[in-house]
Amino acid sequence: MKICLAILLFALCAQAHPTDLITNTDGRKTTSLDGQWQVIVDPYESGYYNYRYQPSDNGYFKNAKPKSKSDLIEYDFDKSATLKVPGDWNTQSDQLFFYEGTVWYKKSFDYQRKADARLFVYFGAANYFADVYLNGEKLGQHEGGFTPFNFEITKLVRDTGNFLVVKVDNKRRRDAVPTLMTDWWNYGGLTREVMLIETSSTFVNDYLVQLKPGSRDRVSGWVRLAGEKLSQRITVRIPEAGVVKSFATDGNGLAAIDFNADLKLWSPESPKLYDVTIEAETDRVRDQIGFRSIETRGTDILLNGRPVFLRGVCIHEEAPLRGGRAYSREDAVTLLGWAKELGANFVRLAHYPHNEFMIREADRMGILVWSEIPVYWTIEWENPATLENARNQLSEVIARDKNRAAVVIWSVANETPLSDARLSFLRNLITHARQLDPTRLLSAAMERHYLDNKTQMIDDPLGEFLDVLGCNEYVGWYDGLPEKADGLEWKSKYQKPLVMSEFGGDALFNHHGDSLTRWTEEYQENIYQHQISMLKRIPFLRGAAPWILMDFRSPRRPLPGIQDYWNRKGLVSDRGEKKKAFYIMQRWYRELKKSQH
Ligand code: GCB
Repeated sequence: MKICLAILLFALCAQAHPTDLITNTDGRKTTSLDGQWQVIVDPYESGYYNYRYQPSDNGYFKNAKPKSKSDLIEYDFDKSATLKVPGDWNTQSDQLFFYEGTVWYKKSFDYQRKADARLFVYFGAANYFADVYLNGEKLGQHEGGFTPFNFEITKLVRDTGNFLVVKVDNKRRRDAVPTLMTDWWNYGGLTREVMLIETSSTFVNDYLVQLKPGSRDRVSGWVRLAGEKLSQRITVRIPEAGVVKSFATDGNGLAAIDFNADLKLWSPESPKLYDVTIEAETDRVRDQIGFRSIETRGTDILLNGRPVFLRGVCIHEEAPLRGGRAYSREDAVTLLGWAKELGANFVRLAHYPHNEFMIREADRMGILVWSEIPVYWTIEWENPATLENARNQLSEVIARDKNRAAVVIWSVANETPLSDARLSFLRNLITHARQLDPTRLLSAAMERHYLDNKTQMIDDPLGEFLDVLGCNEYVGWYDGLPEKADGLEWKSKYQKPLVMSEFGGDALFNHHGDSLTRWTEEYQENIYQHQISMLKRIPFLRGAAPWILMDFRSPRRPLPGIQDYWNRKGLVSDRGEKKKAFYIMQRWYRELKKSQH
C-alpha cells in the first residue's frame, strides 16, 4: 500500500538523534507493516516490571522461546491472539472495549536493504505511550497518542527473522496531555500505520515550502539534510509553474529558500496543488503543495487577501459507520464528504491531531482546517513536564503538516479554566508555534462569561495573544432552553475575528417529539434555529463550527437507550443518518455561500 505521508518525525528520546527527521514517503522506499500483529494483554505490566516493580531485563520485548523442555517462559507471542494494525484494540475485542492499560504488539519481518541505505521504523500514532524494541533492544519511547514518530534501525536490522515489539499503554494520567478527563473514548493501540522507510545515507529530512507571510507570489522556507554529507547543492522544482531554483546547504545541512513564482493560489473553490520536488545530490523527495495566504485584518480573516467566512463543523476522529478510531483514506473521504454536503469550507479537527489522510484529503477537497493539540480542560499547568509534552505534541503536528495549504489555524487549547499558570503555559505554546511556523493563525477555544443574563463577554486574557478568538457555547443545551439565544448579545474586548468553535445539543437519530423534549431531533433542530439567528447578530463573527459532525463514543455518556456511551450531538448519527438539524445548518451555509459570491 502506498501511503502518502509528509513528514516523519523522530521522537524526542534519548536513543534518537533529534536532527534526523525523515520527510515525505513519496518517492521513498517504504514497506508497510500493517496487518495482523500478535498481542499480549498485560494489565499488570508483568512483561515490563519484575515482582519488585523494577523494569526487567527479560521482558516480553525479548520474545523469548523455551530452549529446553524445562525452560520456564510464561508468554508466547506466537500462540497469542492477533489484532489488526492500524486499529484501536477497544473495537476489535469485546474484552478490550473498556480496557485501559498495556498491550504488547509483535510483528516479525525480513528485510533486504542496500549497502549504504538507512532504515527507519515509522509509527503514524500509538495511544498513548509506546516503548519500541527491535530484536530485543530498546529503540526508545514516545509519549502522545496522536502524532507520528520514528526510530532509526539501520544498525539493528537483520536480513531475516527481525521482531519488532511495541508496548502500548493507554492508562490515563493526571500529568498527561490529555489528562484524566476527556469527553471522547480513550482508544488504545497502534491506531495508525506502521512502516519501514529506507533512505539514502544523507537525505532530505525536512522542508518548508510555503508562501512568504504577507506575499502571494513569493515562496520562502527552508530545506534541511540529515546525514554525513551536509553541504550539498539542492534544487527545488515546481514544473507546472516553471520553477527550477538551486540553493546550497550550509555545514549544518540547512538551506534557506526564497524565490518568486507565478502560482495559481489554493482555495476551497479551487484547491490547486502543485507537484514539488526537492532534489539533493544524494536524495530526492516529492510532495504536492498548495499555496495560499492566510491573515487577519481587524475582525476579518483574509484568505488570499479576501475576507472569508469559515463555514465549519467540528469532527472527532471517530470512524464513520463502524465506530472506533478512524484511520484510513476512506474514513477521511466519508467524513469530509459529509462536511462538504453540509456546505462547509472549514473543519475543526477536535481535540487532537487527526491522521494525515484527513489533512491530505482536506488539501485535495479544498477544506480549511483548524488543527488542535489535546490541551483540554484541566491540564497540570504548573508541571514543566506537562508543558514539555504539550510543546512536543505541537512540534510533531507542525512538523507533519506545515506544508499543507488546508491547515490555516493551530489551536493550542480547549476550554481551559482561567489562571496565571494556565496563561503562561498557553503563551509558551503560542510562542513555540509561531517560531516553528510563522505562516499560520493561532487560536484556542477560550473562556467567556455572562456580564448580565443577556450579555456574553469575551475578555479571556488569552485573547490578546491569539489571532482568531474561539468560543464554545451551549446555549439551549447546558445553558437554558433554545430560545435563550434570542435575547443574547455578544461583546468582545478584542478587535479580532471570532469563530464560534462549538454549539449544539444531543439528539438520537429518529427519536421524535416536540421541540422542547430532550434527545429528540426536534429539540436539536430547535437549538440550531435559535443559534443561527443569534450567530447572525454577532458583528465580529467570522466562522462557525457546530459540535459535531457525527456522534462519537464517550465514556461520560451512559444514558441507556439514548446515549449508550455515545455523545449524540452529531448532525449525522454514527450510522451515517442525517438528523433534522443537519438540514438547518445546511440551509444557513447555502445562504452564506451565496452572499459571499
Ligand atoms: C465541550 C467540549 C467537547 C464536548 C462537548 C459536549 O464543550 O469542548 O469536547 O464533547 O462540550 O458535548 O459536552
